[in-house]
Parts: sequence; C-alpha cells; structure tokens
Amino acid sequence: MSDSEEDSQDKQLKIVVIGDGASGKTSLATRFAQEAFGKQYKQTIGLDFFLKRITLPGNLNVTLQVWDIGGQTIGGKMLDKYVYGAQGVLLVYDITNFQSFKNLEDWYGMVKKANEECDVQPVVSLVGNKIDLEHMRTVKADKHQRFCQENSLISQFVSAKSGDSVFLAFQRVAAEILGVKLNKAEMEQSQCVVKADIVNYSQEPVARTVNPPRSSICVVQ
Ligand code: G3D
Ligand code: MG
Repeated sequence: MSDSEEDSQDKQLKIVVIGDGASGKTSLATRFAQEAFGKQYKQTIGLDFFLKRITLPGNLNVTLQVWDIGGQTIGGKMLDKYVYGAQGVLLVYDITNFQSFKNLEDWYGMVKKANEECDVQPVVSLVGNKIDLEHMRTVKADKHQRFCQENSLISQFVSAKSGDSVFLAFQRVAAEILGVKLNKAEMEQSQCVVKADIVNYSQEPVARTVNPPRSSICVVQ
C-alpha cells in the first residue's frame, strides 16, 4: 500500500479544549502542536482548529482536529457549535486558580447539553494545568479525583509551560475514543507531526459542521 493510500485511511477525531480564560488552553494547544510554549500561536487571531497526526499502538495513525475555543466564555453564542460533534473534550483548569476548577461544572454541563442529540457523548478528560506551579496549588488533588470519579472522566495533570504530560493528555483521549489500550512504553512513543490548518471565519461557522472549509494553511513543525 502506498503512503497516500495509508494517509487517506486516517481517522480524524475532533478534540475540543475548553475551560476558563487564562487556564492555559492556548498554551496547551500550542505545546501539543508545536512543542513550544508562548508567543507564536497567540498572535494568530481567529484560529479555530489545527490538525495533528499521532500514531497509536498497532501503527494506527489518527489525525486529531484540535479546537481551541479562544476567548469565548460560558454562554458564548458560538460555543455549542464548537463543541457539537466532538469525540473528545479536554476540560482545562489552572491548579492555582480555584475558580477555574469550580467553573468546570458549568463547562461540563455545556458539553453534555451541546451533544445531547448525538448518539455518543464525547470522551472527556479533566486536565489540571500548570503543575510547574505546584507550590501555588489551590485545588487539592482529591477534589480533582472526586470530580473525575463522579463523572467518569480521564484524570490528567499537565504543564503547558514545561511540556509535562501534554502529548499524553491528547494521546490518552484519542486512545480512549478508539478503544486502544496504552501501556507505559507506548505512552512515550514518538510522535509524527503533520500540517496544521488555520481557519479564519469572517462569520459564524455553519451549525453542526465538523469539517468547515479551510481558508489558510500553516505548517506546524
Ligand atoms: P487560555 O488560552 O486558557 O486563556 P493561555 O490561557 O494559554 O493564554 O495562558 C494564560 C496564562 O497562563 C499565560 O500567561 C500563560 O503563559 C500561562 N500558562 C499557561 N500554561 C501554563 C503552565 O503550564 N504553567 C505556567 N506557569 N503558566 C502557564 P501570561 O502571563 O502570558 O498571561
Ligand atoms: Mg486562549
């Protein structure tokens, strides 16, 4: 089988990163996309999603369509359109900001509501970000764990700044969606980077569109 034939068989999964402003969503997405932290991605106004290909055990190539909700807040007009049809959701909070954790109940409620007509609810992971600031933690780990247990969420702690467990956070969600089991060695397996698409909407995306048209392309490496 040729490379192009293999490419065309890639599964594509929509993963949405949501949570309070300043919890680190953009930093997390940047880190995952570019293995970098900071500036570059922030300057890209109107980014809706990028694509990144990863390989799961069994040589299963998966392309993740990662959506960053930008500056939208709960109750935002377009939010349900971003979240609709997501197979995976990263619910992100800042471990040094208790309010960002508290607000996750609302964010999670919104996710469930936006997908209530879908046959399958998305795989959801609770992501405590900024673990490089452990000394400033205000959200106790047992509160995090309880929220996970009560709602059957995948529990993860990451640092977008240091890069700690960021790749794993996305990989675990993709694996769970596809029913693939990861062992420790596999979790550390190398990743393959593909092109990222940057989409700018001049108006609202059409409701219930998972693959909107692309207006420009940038290469993530
Ligand atoms: P958002 O997209 O959720 O709104 P951002 O959040 O990614 O813009 O991040 C908000 C601030 O938190 C940024 O700081 C960013 O650098 C910082 N940040 C994000 N992730 C981490 C992390 O893992 N550790 C630490 N220490 N800081 C993080 P500024 O100062 O640029 O506003
Ligand atoms: Mg942001």
